[in-house]
Amino acid sequence: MKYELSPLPYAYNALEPYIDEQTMRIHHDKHHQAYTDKMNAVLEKYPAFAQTPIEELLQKLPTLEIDEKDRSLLRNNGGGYANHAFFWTVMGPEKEIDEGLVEEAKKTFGTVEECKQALGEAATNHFGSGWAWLVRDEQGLLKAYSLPNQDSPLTLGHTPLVCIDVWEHAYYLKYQNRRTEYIENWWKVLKFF
Ligand code: MN3
Repeated sequence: MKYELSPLPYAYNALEPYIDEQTMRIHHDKHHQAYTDKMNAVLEKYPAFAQTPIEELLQKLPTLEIDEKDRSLLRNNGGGYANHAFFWTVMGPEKEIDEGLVEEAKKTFGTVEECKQALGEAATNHFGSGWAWLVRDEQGLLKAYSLPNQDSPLTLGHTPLVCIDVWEHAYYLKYQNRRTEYIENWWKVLKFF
C-alpha cells in the first residue's frame, strides 16, 4: 500500500497567531511529505506488509522481519509519517473538549492543569529533536513523557492521546530558540482541553 499525504484538516493559517501559516506550510507540505515518501520507499520493498496499517507496523517494529537498516528507516520515517498525521488532528482553530479525556487526566494527574504541566515539562525539558506525548499505558493509566526523534509510543505498547512536536522545524520560524514560548502558546491550539 502506498501512503498519500492527507491535506491538513484546516487552513494553513487556521492556527494563527500561535502557529504561523509559513511554518504550517513547510511543516506539512515539505517535512511530512518527505517522511511519507521515505516511508513509502521502504515499504515498497516489503509487499508482505502491504495490508498492515503503519500504526500496527510501529507496534510490531522490534520484531518485524526486516533488514536492520530498513527497521531504522521505518522507525524514523514511518514514525514521522504517523506522528505528524496524528499531530494535525490534536490541534485545531477551535476547542472540541474531550470530556472523557478530561476525566482520565483528572484521575491520573489530579487536575487538567497538572496534566498540562506534566506534558509541558516533558516538552520543554526534552533535549534535541523529538516529541512530548500524553499516552495511555498498558494498564490504562495516563503518562506524560518525551521520546527522541520520530519514535512512537506505539512501539512501547502505549496509545497516543496528545502530542507536541518539539523539533525546531515546528516552531523556529516564529519562535526561533524560544521553545518555552511556543509550548505556552501551543495550549491555545490543542483541541481536547
Ligand atoms: Mn515535525
